[in-house]
Amino acid sequence: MSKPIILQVGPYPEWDQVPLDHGFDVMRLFEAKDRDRFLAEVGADVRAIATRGELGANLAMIEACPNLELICVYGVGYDAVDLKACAERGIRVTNTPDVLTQDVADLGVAMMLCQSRGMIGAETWVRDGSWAREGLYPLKRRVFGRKAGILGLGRIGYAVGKRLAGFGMDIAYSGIAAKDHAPDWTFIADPVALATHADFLFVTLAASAATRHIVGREVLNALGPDGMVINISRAANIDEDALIAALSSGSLGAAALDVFEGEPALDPRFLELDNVLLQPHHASGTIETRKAMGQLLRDNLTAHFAGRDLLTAVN
Ligand code: 8YV
Repeated sequence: MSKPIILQVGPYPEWDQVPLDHGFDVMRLFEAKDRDRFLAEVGADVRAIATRGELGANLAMIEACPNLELICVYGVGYDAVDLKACAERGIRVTNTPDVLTQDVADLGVAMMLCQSRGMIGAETWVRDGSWAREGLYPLKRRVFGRKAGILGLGRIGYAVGKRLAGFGMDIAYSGIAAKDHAPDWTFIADPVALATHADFLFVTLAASAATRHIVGREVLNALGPDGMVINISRAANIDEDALIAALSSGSLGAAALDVFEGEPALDPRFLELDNVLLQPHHASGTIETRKAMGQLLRDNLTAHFAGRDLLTAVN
């Protein structure tokens, strides 16, 4: 029996590629020299798209595949998938929630600690001989016992909060409504009020048109010269122009970012700033989690083509 034809938007690690190639007839879009031409050639045969969180599946891709049944995202965020087009065509979408929650939360908290204690600069201080030459490393700000705000208390935001509780932090969060499972944390609905309360603002919101630039000038000003914003969600949740302006003027103390508009290319002004920690969108990037994400993506594909219920459907 012939294998279902799927379109693969971006590369996966070999441990995912091998079983994917075994179970399906895989068309690699990312290897095509001329993507439009490739899509025009193979599109009609494609029954599923396997993509990644940040790559998604846009309207042109979906339109090029008239027999598309399913889009599987290797990632929890599906903001880069054209859900409207999927709804109109009855195309199902899956993602990989839960399996990545703990690692994403770990990286967010690690970024806060690293940036607050100036660990990157401290490493340079040792390596370039400044320690021996100049003595003590400049003092940094503590984390323990300070105030955290979590913008979006979903699965990842909650996992961040659990970790921060271990640092004796005063935790507040915002979202659509107060959550019963966070009774010790303060619900502050308004993002500006949350930022006013917080020393460290974690952005853990699922991105959508409604959350675009939710962290803008007002929120950043409210966070203030001693404040830090940590983004482990999507770049679009922050107004990057406002962020760069606030970091440059010092009206915001610091930022720690795992995501960028137009990544992997990023606004070159970020590279000029010494109060921002830059990470290459790798919050879910552990061997354990990526293996689990790949498995879940394939399990959804397999379930679909076997006529079973999808494991983690988003629509
Ligand atoms: C990426 C992500 O999918 O979970 C998400 O939404 O953006 C990430 O996990 C990952 O970098 C693989 O491309």
